[in-house]
Amino acid sequence: QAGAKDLAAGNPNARTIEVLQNMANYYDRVNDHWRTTAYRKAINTLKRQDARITTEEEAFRLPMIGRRLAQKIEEIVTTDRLQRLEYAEAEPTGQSLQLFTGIYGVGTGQAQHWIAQGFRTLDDLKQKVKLSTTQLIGIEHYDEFNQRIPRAEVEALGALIQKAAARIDPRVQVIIGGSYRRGAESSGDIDLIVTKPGTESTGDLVPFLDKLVQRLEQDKFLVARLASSRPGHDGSKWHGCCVLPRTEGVNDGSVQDDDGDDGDDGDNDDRRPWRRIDFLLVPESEMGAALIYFTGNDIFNRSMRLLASKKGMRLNQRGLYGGVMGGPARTNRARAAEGGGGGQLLEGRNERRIFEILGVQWREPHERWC
Ligand code: DCP
Ligand code: MG
Ligand code: MN
Repeated sequence: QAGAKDLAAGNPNARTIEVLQNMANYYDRVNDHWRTTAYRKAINTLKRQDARITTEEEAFRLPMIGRRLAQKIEEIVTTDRLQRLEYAEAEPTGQSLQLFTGIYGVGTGQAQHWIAQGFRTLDDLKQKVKLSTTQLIGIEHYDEFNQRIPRAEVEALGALIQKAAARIDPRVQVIIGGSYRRGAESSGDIDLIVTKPGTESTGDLVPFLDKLVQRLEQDKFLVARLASSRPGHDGSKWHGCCVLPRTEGVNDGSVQDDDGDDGDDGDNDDRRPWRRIDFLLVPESEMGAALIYFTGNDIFNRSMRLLASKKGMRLNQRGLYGGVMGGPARTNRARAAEGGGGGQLLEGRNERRIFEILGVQWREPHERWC
């Protein structure tokens, strides 16, 4: 299955999609959720077209494309550029915002704060800001973390973790989620869902994860810890970095040492790029909801949650709940304020069953790009 990028490549509207994607990325960076979503929906519509869309009128007739977006599509086709995007990219602060939010763990708020203090480059930050260890790692490995990981390497990394996990506890299951599960040709990071039959809470899996992390650190496979949350909060997450050992082959040859000499000379293991890795601990009883959440994509998740709330239900990464107090008109903010909002669990375990209860037709992971 092709990833979003690959789908666009052979598409008659590939160039338009590329420019709109850059615009969507810009709006995402400045936290304009509404425009980001509008652009992403339009992009998805364009990806489904077999013919090249060249005029405002053609574009406007398609689903999810409004008048203003239709005008922009015609502008791209006729001028091969988009003025609004060029303005955005020309702003020095816009560029720094893009740069800073590319650092692991740095959101728009932090980035804007640094910009307001006059910082513009990664060197500015290194020299003038007291950075956390995590931020330092994010800057030190900036280019690597912003590189895509080829599917074959995600597979090799996943297999290695699955082997290590089986040695610690053969009943533990490790599933590669995220964009990989959606069939992407490359991923931004590796997302792993960890579960075990009979588990009822994330706490049941914490001792296992601690052992796994220790073991993989000894093996020099895990090279840094970035963040983790303890059970009882929002599921148990562990974020870190890993490096594929040189002894591990990747079957399409897309991962090579990049030191410019010929081949595996064993000079320095660290030349292989650091990769971002996320673990999510999931009790078996919540596996269906967690699979939906950790498969994404984020827009798909948002639309599933919205649909649930319209039907007086609530969907999160732990389950689908019914009889939610206050009904569909309540805001997420109001619900979050009272710590979850109650409601009784309708389904957590089974992914398909959650679709069924919500009344949505089942979608395979590779059909969940939006
Ligand atoms: N997720 C979400 N909302 C967010 C972030 C994440 O619903 N704001 C869910 C959906 C994602 C999954 O978590 O698919 C994993 O998050 P990633 O950031 O790793 O995103 P992907 O794996 O989808 O893409 P990438 O290839 O960039 O890692
Ligand atoms: Mg991912
Ligand atoms: Mn991730």
